[in-house]
Amino acid sequence: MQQNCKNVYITTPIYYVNDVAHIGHAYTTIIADMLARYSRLTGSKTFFLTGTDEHGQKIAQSAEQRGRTAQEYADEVSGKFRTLWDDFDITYDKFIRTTDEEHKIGVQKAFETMYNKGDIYKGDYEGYYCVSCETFFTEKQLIDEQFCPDCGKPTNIVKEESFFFKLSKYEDKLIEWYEQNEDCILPRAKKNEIVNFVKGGLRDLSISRTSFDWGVKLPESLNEPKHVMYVWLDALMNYVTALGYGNDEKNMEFWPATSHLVGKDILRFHAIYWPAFLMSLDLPLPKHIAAHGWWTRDGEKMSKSKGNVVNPKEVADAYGLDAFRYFMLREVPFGQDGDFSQKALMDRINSDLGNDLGNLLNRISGMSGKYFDFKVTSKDVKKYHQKELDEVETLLENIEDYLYKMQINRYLEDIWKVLTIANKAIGDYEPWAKMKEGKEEEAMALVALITNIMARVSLLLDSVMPEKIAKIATSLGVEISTESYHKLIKDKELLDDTTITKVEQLFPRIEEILLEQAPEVKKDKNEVEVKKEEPSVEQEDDNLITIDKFFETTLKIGTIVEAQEVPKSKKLLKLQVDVGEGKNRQVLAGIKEFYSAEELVGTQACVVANLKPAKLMGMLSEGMLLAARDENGLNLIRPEKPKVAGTKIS
Ligand code: ME8
Repeated sequence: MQQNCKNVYITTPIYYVNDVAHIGHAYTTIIADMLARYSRLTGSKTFFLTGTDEHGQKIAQSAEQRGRTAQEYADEVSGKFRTLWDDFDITYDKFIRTTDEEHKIGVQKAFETMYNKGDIYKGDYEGYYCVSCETFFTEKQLIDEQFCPDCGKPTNIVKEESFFFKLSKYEDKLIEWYEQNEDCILPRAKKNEIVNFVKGGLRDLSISRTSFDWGVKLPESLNEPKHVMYVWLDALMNYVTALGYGNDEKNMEFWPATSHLVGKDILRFHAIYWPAFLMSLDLPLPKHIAAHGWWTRDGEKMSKSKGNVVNPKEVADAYGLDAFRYFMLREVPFGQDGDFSQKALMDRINSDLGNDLGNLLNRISGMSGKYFDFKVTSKDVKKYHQKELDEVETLLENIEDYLYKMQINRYLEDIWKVLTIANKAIGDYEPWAKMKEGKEEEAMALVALITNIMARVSLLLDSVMPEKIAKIATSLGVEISTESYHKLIKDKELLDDTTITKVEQLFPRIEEILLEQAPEVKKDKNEVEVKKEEPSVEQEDDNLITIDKFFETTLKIGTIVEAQEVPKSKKLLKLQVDVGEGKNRQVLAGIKEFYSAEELVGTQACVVANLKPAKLMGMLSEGMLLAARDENGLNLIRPEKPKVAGTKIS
């Protein structure tokens, strides 16, 4: 991203079609989508590119192994990527395929231009090639004289006629570019690695192959039909051919790119080869090349052979797309490696999204509904809450800078600090107490403060969680638009009078008990137990409910007739409880740390008897025991003297 830029151009890598999309692909694409959405909201003209990388020896081999033509195979896998991004509502402006005719024409034009400039010459290549990384290596670079230093797979010896690009010629110019553009490569630590690599000396780069034919042919003017282009030259050029380079050039107004988002493993190609090609073509250089870290799963590298590759669709289906997007963007500092675990994802959902964000909306709707018939006016916010407004302004003042520097996690951290201000203000000012004291104006000012904070947060989070934020905005009566962005974020104005509407709970709590399951993403979705609604603000703030509401819960005395430990569970005991129905109920209770199975048999407890049955660890639970927990531990709530099983508690 770049500050105050008229045109913004954001790209993801184009993904190889030899594999299905995994969490690493989803990560880059979600970051790019977030930045593109944000940029559009600010009013910048934005172009967002993604696509697939379809040529090269690796794809040719994968197709052959499956008995397919390379084109058929590429069509199928490229289609899958596109469908996934469409399912994920990724707002790309173009999905490029390197097998597109216009792309091939553009790459040939680039080759011809570099050749005519004297930057390409013909020679013989002799060295090692890693098909998996589509990269050339010298013998010195190999591990144990044979293995690829990047992926560890065996390399092949390549000895063939090849065209070379004079990469060495651009060494000094590259260093000058790095030195003059502080943020051209992000994060800075990665930039230093690149600068040191280039300072160590660059060799000319082999940019054509003759031993297979699945690639873009060299321009006809060269009359070299045996050669196809090196897949990385072909692939990198996608960033300009997608804008029409070599064809109609109709979108070249977006060049140079604002941000090329890439994984750290492919930074070298983007930060060395790509700018050198662009220099040779006399095209301007990208503003930022931003390299993110590597995702592992439960602390381990993901690999097909281990069967632990995280499928982003499964995660999004199980936990919700917006929650997944939030998790990916928040969990790890950009540039660092991150670990995917269900526990971390569930913590984010329950804590950040459920408690801090979702609950705040419930509180607004509860308070405004109970006290003001859902009508909110900002007229006295400044009178009573200038302090909170100032605190919010200070946090939001420079928040966009984080996006320009790709520190999306810090951007989100500061938004959450703003939510903390709102949640704290409710506790500090106790609007329910103000109402009791007849200080309606003050209570309204507080409700309006929270509504205004939520409106600002919604504008800033729209790019992160578009679906949920649309619901929040509707509930607040706020439009997510460039106009609102300027009014509320840039000009710091307060909301006009608005009417709140109730929405369903946005981030239902995911049960903690799930964490004890095998850490498999793929699981029976019924096991994701969703807790009942959080208490509404009316209950929370003054603890009053009607008697009817209380009697919606059926409480009975139950006698525990059997108790067993649940294997592999730290918390669960499996109980058979007699609640006077002739047949025992199975109840899974999270009390194993406090009671042994033996001591429970024959004792009584209070049972919530009309809970919807739920599955925990694949087992049915048909009720819940009442318990109280403090710093001394947990105790079941029991009748003072034994009662007949099934006796109603009232
Ligand atoms: O490299 N965590 O394509 P690709 C995070 N076609 N990111 C990961 C990851 C992980 N575990 N595994 C892979 C290519 N990635 C080329 C790009 S662009 C002109 C050509 C990232 O499908 C990886 O770092 O192998 C890269 O950014 C992206 O997935 C695409 O990888």
